[in-house]
Amino acid sequence: MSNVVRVETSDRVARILIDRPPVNAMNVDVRRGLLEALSVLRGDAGIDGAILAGAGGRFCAGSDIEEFDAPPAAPSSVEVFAALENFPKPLVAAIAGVAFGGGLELALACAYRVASPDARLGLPEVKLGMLPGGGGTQRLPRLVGFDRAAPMIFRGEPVSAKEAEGSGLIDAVVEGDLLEAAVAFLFARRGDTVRPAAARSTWIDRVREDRPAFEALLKDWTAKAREKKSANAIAEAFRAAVDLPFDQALQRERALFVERRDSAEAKAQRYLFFAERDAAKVGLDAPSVRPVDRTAVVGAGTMGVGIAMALANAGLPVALIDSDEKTLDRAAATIATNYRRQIESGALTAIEAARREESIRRGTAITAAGDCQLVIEAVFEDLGLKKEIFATLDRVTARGTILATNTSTLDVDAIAAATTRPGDVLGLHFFSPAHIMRLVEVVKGRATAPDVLKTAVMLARKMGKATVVVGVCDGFVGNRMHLRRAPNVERLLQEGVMPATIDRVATAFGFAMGPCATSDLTGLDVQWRIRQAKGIRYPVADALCEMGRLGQKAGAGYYRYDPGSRRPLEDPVVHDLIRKTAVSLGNAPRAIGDEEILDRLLLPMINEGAGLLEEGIARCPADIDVVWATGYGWPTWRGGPMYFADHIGLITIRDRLERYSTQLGDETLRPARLIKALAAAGRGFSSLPAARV
Ligand code: 3H9
Repeated sequence: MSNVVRVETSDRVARILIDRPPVNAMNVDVRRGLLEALSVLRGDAGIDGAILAGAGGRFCAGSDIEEFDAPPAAPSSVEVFAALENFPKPLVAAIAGVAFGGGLELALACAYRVASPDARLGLPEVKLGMLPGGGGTQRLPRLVGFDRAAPMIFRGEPVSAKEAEGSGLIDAVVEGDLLEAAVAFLFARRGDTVRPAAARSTWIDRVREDRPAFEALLKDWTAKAREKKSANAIAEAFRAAVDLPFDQALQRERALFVERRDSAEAKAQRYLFFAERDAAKVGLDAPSVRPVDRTAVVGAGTMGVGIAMALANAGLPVALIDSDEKTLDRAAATIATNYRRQIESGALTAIEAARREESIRRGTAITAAGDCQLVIEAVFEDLGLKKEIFATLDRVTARGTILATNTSTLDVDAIAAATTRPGDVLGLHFFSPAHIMRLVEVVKGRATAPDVLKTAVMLARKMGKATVVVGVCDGFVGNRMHLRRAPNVERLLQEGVMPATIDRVATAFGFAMGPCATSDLTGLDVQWRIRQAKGIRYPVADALCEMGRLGQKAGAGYYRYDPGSRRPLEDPVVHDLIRKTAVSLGNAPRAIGDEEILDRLLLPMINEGAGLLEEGIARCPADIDVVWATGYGWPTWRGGPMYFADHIGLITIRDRLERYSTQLGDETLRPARLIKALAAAGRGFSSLPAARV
């Protein structure tokens, strides 16, 4: 008898229950338990059918990812899917919570699927650098057609039970007790002829009638994918569905899956999966938490609006406070537009959108924060202004209210010192747009109380965020590393490398956008103002700003833009400026290869990351990688900058940094002490133990 698969029989129906907390992930014990249960029940004359369900309100989160790095253990999941599909009596998957990956594939192999209204169904393997390996690419399109299956498999986005109802994926969404409803469903279908997914060919017949159209769709999906190898494998699996008999197509899918599972890209994404979950546990060891049922956001600009929406989305009422009525009106309009878009895209019902919108009340007086248990300040980056606001919050809020600043660079300890209770203060650094971007750097101040940290981490998790606890310094983890890239981009431009070349190298590496296109998007004036204040001169970037080329909003920056378009177009004016600057600086023309460009974009950041570890600002290299993967568009299949550095090898990183430092006369490129020490010892970043932040 399995300890993770239970069978209970009553009313001539067997209930097969996967019970492996927390998410019923399918490991070897589950596979064995399922096979045993199915083989016993096959010959059981005392049942008319069976229900497959998960304990604890979750069906199954898929294969146990931890097993992927170990040698395969029998029985394989393929045997389980076959046993489900060939079960001689009606078999109903009763889905609550999540049915993801191999979990959904279990359900697809059953004759029927019923689900609770809150259930989510998905094939997220692509987000782990893979494709479904248990029939997902074969059964799903047979059940729902290519147009519905493609986004689920190529993008890995789940659908809700409601969206899936009636599409062939979910036969019925049922309210109330799921198991009882599943049994009732089974009784109603007694005697019906079951048509397993494998036997359905409507989609395939249609493809065969117009193969070029199908190929065009596959080309479109693979072109859109950032990580091409998984996308190409998915396209191959779809082709197999059309070209091969079902059993052979399953084998082809499995072979593609195994190849992807063992790939460097998939290993990197598994590493990030667990790194993100480790990072989310930091701070949770405090013995208590503070209650948070009412929140406030001070400052109704872009960041404030995003944070208010993120809080409202997590079910919390928010007071959005700004002394300027007009800013508040603009904020209200933005919030309304954002929610309307979500209704239009089907992401939210009109009722839910209205509920969230109404939960954000606006006010001009900071006293509106008086009855809140958590206040997030999101005014612009001015230490004096922030200190003033914190001094006021100190007066108007009750003791114990958590006071958080959304500063991206300023000294959280200095802000905390403006209050009489620095223990209640911490940083919550959201990324724009805050209701969409997943990362929150939780900045622990010198005095931040353990229960304040714990409450903030738990709240951010409730908001669906990836949390990384970091220490106080200029720019924390993400921005401090990011700021190392800008001077190096400028330096490349000064040496005559064109923006499009730099951006091409960055996007070929996997960034969604290159640094020059990104600057055009965010506006060149922000960094210009910061440089001016610090007395720093960037000949190329400054000249662009002086010409009024402030980026997309001005129709020109590193690139030019046609009216109403965001497509960057190379501009001879910029080329001319760059060439002249290179000459005036005495930079002899030389061909700078892609490898050097990439090195000079990435190595300074890795070097800074090492500095963050030396100083204890970042707890461990994996935390830095989570910051970059979830907040800065680092290609997840490359695992994050520190993981990438280990992959290259720290001896190589050290030597290249030395070389560039000498070549460019730039002392900031000298390898960090930590890199030198690890390289000398033949170790990598991953060998470091996690420190306390
Ligand atoms: C697959 O199925 C391939 C097949 O096609 C092949 C053929 C069969 N394995 O995220 P949480 C752990 S590939 C192992 O904090 P939430 C997680 O590490 C798989 N462990 O909770 C954490 O552990 P700990 C396709 C897993 O409520 C704990 O569960 N499936 C797995 O915010 C709680 O997780 C996926 O990609 C797993 N599959 O979110 C689904 N899943 O407590 C990946 C979770 O020690 N999982 N854990 O830190 C998820 O998306 C989310 O975890 C889920 C729950 C939505 C399920």
